Amino acid sequence: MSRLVIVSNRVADLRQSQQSGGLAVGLADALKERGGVWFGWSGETVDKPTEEPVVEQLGKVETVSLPVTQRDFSDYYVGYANSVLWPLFHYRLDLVDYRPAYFKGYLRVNRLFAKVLSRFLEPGDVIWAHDYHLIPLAAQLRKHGCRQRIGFFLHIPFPPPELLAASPNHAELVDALLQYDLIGFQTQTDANNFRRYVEQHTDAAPAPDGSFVVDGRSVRADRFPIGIDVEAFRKMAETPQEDVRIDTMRRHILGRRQIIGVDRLDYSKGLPERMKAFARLLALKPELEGKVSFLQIAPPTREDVTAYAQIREELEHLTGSINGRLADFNWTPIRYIHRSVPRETLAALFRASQVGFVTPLRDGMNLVAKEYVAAQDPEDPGVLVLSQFAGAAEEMREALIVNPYDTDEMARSLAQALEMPLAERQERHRALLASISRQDAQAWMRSFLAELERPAVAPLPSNGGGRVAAMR
Ligand code: GDG
Repeated sequence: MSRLVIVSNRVADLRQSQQSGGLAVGLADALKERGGVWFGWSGETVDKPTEEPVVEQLGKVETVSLPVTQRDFSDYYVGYANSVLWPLFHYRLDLVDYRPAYFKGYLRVNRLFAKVLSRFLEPGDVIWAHDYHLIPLAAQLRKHGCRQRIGFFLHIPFPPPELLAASPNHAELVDALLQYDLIGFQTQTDANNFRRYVEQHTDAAPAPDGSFVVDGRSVRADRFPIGIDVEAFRKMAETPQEDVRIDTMRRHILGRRQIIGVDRLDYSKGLPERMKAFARLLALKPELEGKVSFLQIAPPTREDVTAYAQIREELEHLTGSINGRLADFNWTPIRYIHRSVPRETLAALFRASQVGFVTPLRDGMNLVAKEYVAAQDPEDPGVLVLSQFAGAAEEMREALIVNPYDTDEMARSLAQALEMPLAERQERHRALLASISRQDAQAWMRSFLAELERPAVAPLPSNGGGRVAAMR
């Protein structure tokens, strides 16, 4: 079995991978089994650029991490990755803050990563790069003579070509993607968007097996929906800590139900829309006042980006005004926590909540939806209310699927979830659990790696390459 080389923006702490959840655990297991390297940014910034990474050996696995300069951090991470690609790929052209220096910084860091990483590669390695920070990595590695198979997985959505084409660097981005051997997406919608872009804007030739021919190479693009470690999460949820047990008991005595939301505080997660829908529920069903509360956990992220400061203010304002209007001395309608909560506590809170409210405006997959289902007691499960714009909605059809822009529909679905008979809750939960168990973290990883390692078809005629054609 060939060595595996994982590249991601941040290197997971392999000693703590159980803490960080499905993705890190799954990838860390694969690395430990096959041996290999995990390469990425160390999370630190330095004054002077360096090509000397910190290397740590843990059994058969080497973690290799590199600091970047403050300027690189601003241009590559805060700038191009999170102020251009993140909003663009989440269909938010209005939030894109495009500056030429950002793209230069993005290329600079990918060039640096490729140069340093190439020193650690062995001929038979299989390389797997993760997410939007690293789109140009394969092209840069090829410049260092890297002939190994290189795969890429995009954790966030891939926008329709009409939207992508509004970005000044769309051609370079897709050209760079076509340097990978395999490009993985979360959903069929994303894979189709990519396919449409390639067909409309490049001269890469579609092959009969669904791949593209680029410079005589075969480039495959497909859907590989990411999953979670269902068993591990279920176990965590079954043994609540004392504080969660006491909170649950208190609500039980008062006959109070709980709706839960858990998201990084990101504008793509639809948090203000969710708060408004909860307020609408209470207006529609005043008898629920004092009988149901909404717990939203929203830890801070990317606070260096202006759009994140704005969404935080909006949310604090909304929570304050809804609570101010409706709260009673012994009941707070919305409990909003702007801090990170331990994973075990999250799992127990999911199990203790009658509704999982997961309503992003756009999301690659959304693991919270899967974690909520995994945490439920199958005898008395809660109901998942899920946005049609979460990648997870492609698989999780038995959730109550809602349009997050439609406040009334969301409020009605919350009411339906709270009133749903036990037999229907059990039936929906059984189907959802079967689906997330089939497509769990291991299945995701295995299917991607099997496809990446599948031998390429016989040498292909060159069609002049995948360079973006004049029709662009
Ligand atoms: C990207 C894509 C895709 C959240 N708050 C706390 C906490 N979390 C954990 C959740 C979950 C994870 O973070 C969030 O994963 P999501 O999938 O919901 O969203 P993103 O962070 O945006 O992830 C997404 C994912 O990549 C994987 O491909 O699904 O679409 O955007 O595991 O439980 N964990 C702890 N405390 C918190 O307060 N411990």
